[in-house]
Amino acid sequence: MTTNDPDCLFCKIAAGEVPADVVRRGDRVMAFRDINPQAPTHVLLIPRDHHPDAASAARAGTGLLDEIAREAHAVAESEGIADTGYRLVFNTGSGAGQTVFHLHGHLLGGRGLEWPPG
Ligand code: IU
Repeated sequence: MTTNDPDCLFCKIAAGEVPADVVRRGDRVMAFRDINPQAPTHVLLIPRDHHPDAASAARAGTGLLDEIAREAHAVAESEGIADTGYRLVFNTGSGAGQTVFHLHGHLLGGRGLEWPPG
């Protein structure tokens, strides 16, 4: 099964072909700082394998969403925001603001986060 899309930026980041400010690296999931941070902590969690979005990874039964949630919590702990609270967001579809079609969770924290989100 193909797990990499040669035209996908996040596949290239996962492969180390495009630089990123990596904060955590696992076998299947890695975390790096968003280039346009929306909060003091804004880290993206991506699988190394290519899945366009959270729904398709869930449908494929990959277990990646669990793993991303675990890794996000580990990053939140190392960033010192696990106790105060953080948000883990999967924009899914362009209408929800998804611009990169490689599954990624946004870990946001370090400031008050309003609800409902914009
Ligand atoms: P979105 O949910 O698909 O909108 O999130 C994509 C994120 O990827 C967005 O927050 C961008 O700032 C971020 N990003 C990045 O960190 N590095 C890049 O080279 C590019 C986008 I292009």
